[in-house]
Amino acid sequence: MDISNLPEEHQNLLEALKKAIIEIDEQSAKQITAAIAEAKIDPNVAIKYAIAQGAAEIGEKFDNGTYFLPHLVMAGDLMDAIGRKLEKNLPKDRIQKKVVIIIGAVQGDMHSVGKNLVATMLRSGGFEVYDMGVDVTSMAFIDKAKEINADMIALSSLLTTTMPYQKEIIEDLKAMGIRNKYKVMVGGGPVTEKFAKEIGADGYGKDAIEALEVAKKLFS
Ligand code: B12
Repeated sequence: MDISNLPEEHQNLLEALKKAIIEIDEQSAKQITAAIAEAKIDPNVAIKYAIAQGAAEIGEKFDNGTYFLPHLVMAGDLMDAIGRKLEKNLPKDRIQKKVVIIIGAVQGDMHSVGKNLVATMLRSGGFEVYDMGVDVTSMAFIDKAKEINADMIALSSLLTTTMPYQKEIIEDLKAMGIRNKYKVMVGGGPVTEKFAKEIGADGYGKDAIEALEVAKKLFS
């Protein structure tokens, strides 16, 4: 994400938010987020620049032993809180017909921040989103999809070890003869377009912005 074309004052705010997130400095992060809203900086830019890039650096710090699990937990909560504040200012870009999407992190996966951002972005696009939370089994997704007559199931995996559960859900839908009833969109850190194709998903998004674009295309 390149922000060099933005006014310097906006660049400084975005830089400061990223730094506060990386340092898990809740007070500063919240103050800067308020200033970002005040300055009317595009929330998508703030999410992509400060949260997504901040998370990548937090992951590196975890990898190189500077940060430990409690840091990840605190960073996760902070990114969630900041994401929610930024999302309030997303433009409402409504689609016409009612489309219901179920979203969740697959079985064994406790990562919620990215999934929450995707859910909010989809809501901002006018989709009706039912968030099942984290660590959701294949059957729980399918039962809920039937119960609320969903149009799409959106699956998030942040761990390589939980990616196979995305495939499992598609296989279970096939085995039950209901694969055609639901679109399936997949995403999350280690998930790629190639993997999505291999497991037979209908859509893949590398981030929350792409998730909305793909969902719109699937239902246009
Ligand atoms: C915060 C965090 C945690 C927190 C999560 C808190 C929370 N409330 O979510 C906690 C502490 C719980 C955690 C735990 C673990 N974590 Co962790 N975690 C992270 C961290 C630092 C940030 C994740 C994040 O929030 N990113 C920010 C969001 C905005 O990005 P995102 O999640 O990728 O989502 C975007 C896209 O992927 C996409 N997307 C996401 N979902 C979906 C879904 C759809 C349908 C679509 C279209 C798109 C999409 O759009 C999102 C928004 O743009 C990452 C490092 C990283 N760089 O990502 C490690 C990371 C994901 N964790 C990792 C690991 C190893 C673990 C643990 C196993 C650690 C341990 N030893 O116990 C546990 C596993 C717990 C479990 N069973 O799930 C590894 C995974 C390695 C791998 N590839 O398998 C990472 C990459 C860190 C690392 N470098 O090692 N973690």
